[in-house]
Amino acid sequence: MNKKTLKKEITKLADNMYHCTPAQCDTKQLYEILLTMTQTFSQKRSAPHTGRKVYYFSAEFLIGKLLSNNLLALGLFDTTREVLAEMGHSLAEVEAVEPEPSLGNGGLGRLAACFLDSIAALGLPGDGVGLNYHYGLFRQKFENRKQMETPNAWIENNSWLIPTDTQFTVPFGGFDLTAKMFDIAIPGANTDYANRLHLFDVEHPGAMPESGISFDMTDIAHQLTSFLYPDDSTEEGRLLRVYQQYFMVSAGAQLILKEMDANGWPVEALSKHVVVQINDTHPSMVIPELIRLLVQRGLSMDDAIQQVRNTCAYTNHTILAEALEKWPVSYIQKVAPQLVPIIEELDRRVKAVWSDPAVAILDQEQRVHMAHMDIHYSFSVNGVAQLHTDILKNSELKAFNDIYPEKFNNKTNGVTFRRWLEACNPALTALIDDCIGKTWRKDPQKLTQLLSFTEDEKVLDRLLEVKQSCKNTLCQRLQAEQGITLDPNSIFDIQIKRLHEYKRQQMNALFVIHEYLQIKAGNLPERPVTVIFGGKAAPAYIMAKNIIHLILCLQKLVESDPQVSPWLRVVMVENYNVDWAASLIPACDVSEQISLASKEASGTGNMKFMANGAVTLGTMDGANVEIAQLVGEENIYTFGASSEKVIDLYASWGYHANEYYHHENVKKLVDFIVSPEMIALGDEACLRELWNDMQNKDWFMALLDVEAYIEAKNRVIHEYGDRKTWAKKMLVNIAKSGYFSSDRTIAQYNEEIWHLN
Ligand code: 26V
Repeated sequence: MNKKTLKKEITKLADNMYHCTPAQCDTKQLYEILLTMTQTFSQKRSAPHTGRKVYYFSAEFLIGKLLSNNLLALGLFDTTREVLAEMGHSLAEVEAVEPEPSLGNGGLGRLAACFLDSIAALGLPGDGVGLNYHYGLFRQKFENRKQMETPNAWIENNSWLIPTDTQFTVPFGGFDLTAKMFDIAIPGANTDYANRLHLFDVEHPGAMPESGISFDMTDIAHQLTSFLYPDDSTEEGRLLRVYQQYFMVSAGAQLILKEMDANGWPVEALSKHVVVQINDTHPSMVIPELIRLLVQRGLSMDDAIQQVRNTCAYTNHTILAEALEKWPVSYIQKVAPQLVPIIEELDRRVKAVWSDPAVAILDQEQRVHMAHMDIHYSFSVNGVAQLHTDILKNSELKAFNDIYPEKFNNKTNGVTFRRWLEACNPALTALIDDCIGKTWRKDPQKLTQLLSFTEDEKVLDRLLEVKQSCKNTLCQRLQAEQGITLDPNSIFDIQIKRLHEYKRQQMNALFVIHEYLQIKAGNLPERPVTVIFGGKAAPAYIMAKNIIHLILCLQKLVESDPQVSPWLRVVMVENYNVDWAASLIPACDVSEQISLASKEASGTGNMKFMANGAVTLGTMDGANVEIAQLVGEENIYTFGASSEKVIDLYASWGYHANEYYHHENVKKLVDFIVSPEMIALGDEACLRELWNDMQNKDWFMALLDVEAYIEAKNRVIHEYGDRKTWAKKMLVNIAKSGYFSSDRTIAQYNEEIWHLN
């Protein structure tokens, strides 16, 4: 669509909706106009047709704001920006009023969103199936340097949700609930198609909690879709999660059969027409539910199991034991009693062939191992980065790999470059276009053509200018929205991800303490550094909340000290979300990817940073390993114990934090956590708890790697000073990032698992 037609369209909508001209509209009105326009165009599009379709089942879809994304997919992004500018507005200011749904936690949910974007862009038939959480995960607030949680009420009268007439009855133990289906259109970039994200909801959702995020967890009929991941520290909370999971998969399974019927396909041919991708174990009950529905439709148990096994594929996203779901049979008996005999039958069939308790579905404590059910009754099991898949095959799931070697496969994660480069970094996009043309947008692997510019001074200078302008923009936003003033000429070192001990934000905090003590001792660093954090902690995860408290205390300590603050700053961005990610990632110099090797299945932030010209400082974990292989050792900073070493240490109980704590250089950093300076700023009990844990337990071995980390980070700070060499590193990272496009990942899912066309 050209500028003139677009202008006409916007003017017509402004008149219809608000009886005014676009110039007279406020930003909220303009947002609603663009939303309406985008929705209309998306809804005119049809779904790709074929005889086979993927349903991506996931408890999380961290879709973020959709306006820019959808404009891009519809090919209207650049024109809209220009037209708005001519009307005296900017797309950024319009997008600022769009509420961001928080329908996910972190990587797993954002991956699901990138995948939907890529499935549509590749013109493949594939819909998402999830839940319509009214208050999302939660909104994070800082009070007294601690995280507080409030509901994130994102659904407005005019939203991206499209109500549908489709609804299903979900039979729970003792009562039924109606699942109403809402859709979000997913237009495919460079196609004429649109797929859908189906979000199921209860008929009568509960009111928003008056304060905080607590609510009556026994009021299933109203509260089922209130929050993602209700607090599972109580039995009620855990049961609510099972209610949510069954509600999602039962409605999703019924939708699949309804669509089979509508196409005139017999359910006996389910696996010919349908593939169900199970995103981690939250949707695993789709397996017994589909079997139940097929048996209800007249299939024998054997045939139903055979069909479902050939339909379902499972993705594993973590090896953390506490994240591998095991639900007591008694919970399933209460929530969905009709599934229990089916699960027992599935377990009996396994036990009849394999006596090894390590591969049983039901254990001796009568718990259902969801991942085990997935592996036995799916045709594909995949990890999300090469190292992760190798660890699954050779250690975590070795017993299963011995039985089903043909099922295991790797699909290294990817991210959509439309959102994570084109939309979030127009300046870098323009520079790339100037160098190599625009074809990389359809095939990001063409970014390797940038390698011919590594000696081009003009390009390198422009690259540094683009980075500087993104840093300036971030500074303006932090100033405007969070009242934080930063030095845009300092090094921006960024760690943004969920708070978890294995991701080791605490190790980064120890670096901050190290720098602080050096500066206080008169040893000034080579140049100023700003260490930026962002991330939410699960409300019941005390240690993660203590780490946030530590970071916020350090932020205050450093900013109030005039001797230190010109050299070192710490910032924890409040309510880190997809929108903040889109501002932070383009502005990053150093991408912190410092998980304990073997624990981060892949990471996807690492890929986004790389595509935006940040240099990775990381351990050899997850997809960092593949990044290192691609860019070569001179373009990444790696440090720390290898995954083999870490796996050995766990197996032999060979790690004793206390030994490392007593290293002279380590002890003073850890002890600073409970220094008088810190206690004056913080909650002594929280800081002491963290201090204690770090020296006596440190389950994720921060002290094992902290000295190597500080050494590596100081090398980064030093080498950053050679601007030309640094700019080359940036360019190589961008050039090699194309492999991590989710279009590549989805093409592989299609070729090797889904076979959609
Ligand atoms: C879930 C939970 C839930 C209960 C409390 C503790 C806990 C800890 C970790 C998890 C992780 C769930 C799975 C997950 O989000 N995995 C992430 O998936 C990303 C996409 O594949 C991947 O890039 C990340 O490395 C991986 O952590």
